[in-house]
Amino acid sequence: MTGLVIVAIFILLAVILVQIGRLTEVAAVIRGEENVAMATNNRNAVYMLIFLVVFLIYCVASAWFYKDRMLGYGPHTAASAHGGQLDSIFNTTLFFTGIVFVITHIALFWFAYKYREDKNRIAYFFPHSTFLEVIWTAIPTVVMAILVVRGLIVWNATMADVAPEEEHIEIEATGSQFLWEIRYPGADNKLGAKNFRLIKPGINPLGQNWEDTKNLDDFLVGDVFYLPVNKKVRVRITAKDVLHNFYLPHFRVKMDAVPGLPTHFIFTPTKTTEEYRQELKNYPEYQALSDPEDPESPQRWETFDYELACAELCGYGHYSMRKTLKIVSQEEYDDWFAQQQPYYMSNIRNTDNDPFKGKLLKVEAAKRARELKSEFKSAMDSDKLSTIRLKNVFFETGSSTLKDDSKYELNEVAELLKANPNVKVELGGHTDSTGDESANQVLSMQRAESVVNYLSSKGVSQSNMSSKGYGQSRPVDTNDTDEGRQNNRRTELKITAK
Ligand SMILES: [Cu+2]
Repeated sequence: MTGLVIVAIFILLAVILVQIGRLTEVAAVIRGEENVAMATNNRNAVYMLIFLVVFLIYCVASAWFYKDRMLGYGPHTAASAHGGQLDSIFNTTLFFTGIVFVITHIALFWFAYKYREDKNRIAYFFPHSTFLEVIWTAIPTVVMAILVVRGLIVWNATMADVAPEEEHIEIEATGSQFLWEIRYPGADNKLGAKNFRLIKPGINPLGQNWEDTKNLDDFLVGDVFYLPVNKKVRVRITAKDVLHNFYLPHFRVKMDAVPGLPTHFIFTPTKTTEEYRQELKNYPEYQALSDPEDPESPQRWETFDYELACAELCGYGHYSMRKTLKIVSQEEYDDWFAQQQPYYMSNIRNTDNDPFKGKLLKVEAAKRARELKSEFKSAMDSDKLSTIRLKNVFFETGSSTLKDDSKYELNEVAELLKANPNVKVELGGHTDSTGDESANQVLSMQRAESVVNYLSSKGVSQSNMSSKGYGQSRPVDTNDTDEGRQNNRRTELKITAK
């Protein structure tokens, strides 16, 4: 507001001066004086000088007044490893162009004053000066060389790709009208392959190829995503439709997202969100209320967050391409990372789009093996004799032939039983209520036997195992739904002695 008033005052002053000048002219004409034009020229020349002084004072004063808004100063320090160098390049450029700005303006207005019309002046013929030519060629050459060479050095350092064995996190940002989709590589730390032909809105938004098992643990983030402090991050940047631009202003990260032309940016965050907040706390503009209407609201520094934006005007929803980036400690990052659900597991697994539908995945088998271990341990620790349900023992339909996928869980069971030779178990077979009851009874018996045979082939003593067929007599779920029937068809491991 104060700024506006000051500008308004200057404009009004200028208008008044011009009006006074016009009145004097008109008065002169009325009085019939000669040399009116000359007087006007002289006055304009003086105005030029006055403008020069006022304008330069204004420029220098405002630069000083707003110095905290410069990159790298006040609340605008960079939060990444390369950011400081980039800021320093901007400021070096500003320094040199600032000098040129002042010199050219002084020359411009001073010449306008000095060489105003004068009837007695004779034009001065000045054909050439080698000295001047050298000066105004050499100085820009040197200055430009400094700026360009330094710029190149910083550019090359900032853009240098990570070495293959170098420890880093690679994530992927895909821009589209109008959102950023951020993909993390999951536990294997590797992003799976993509093909744009596989993109199906709502089903496979990024065109991930599910046959590439590296995709199975990749996850997409919501409005907030996390990265650990002081860890190198490589962002693959791409776009689905038009040009976008991946922009993390506080980290001085800015790179075009071009459909069909992958780009990347590497940066190392150096300040956590909390550390940056603590820095902002010292500046009055961040001590203001975050909601001026509400005196109870927190101060602005308390609600500060790093922001991801799109810096390419990509359409009417351009402004909405925002996400919040939290920079946290490695421990907090690991916690957040562990809570993320792979896109494949939540949206694709066992649907018609899943090339591994009905098959057991290695990750699932490994997870089940861990579960089984702890179930077995708590069964051993308990005073009572407990029953463990074997979740991944599958048979061919209507037969007692074990499917290949059953071996993961049964191998684990075999290991546990071999490690505890005093434990005696009963393998119980159960079916759903589809089909003939007595046939189910026989089938469940045969299935239990085939499990015992498999375990014995893995080295579990036959004398520690018995088998029993329960048929459809002990359902654990309804037989009216597919899911219920699936739960009822099961193999149970009952501990009978330990
Ligand atoms: Cu955009």
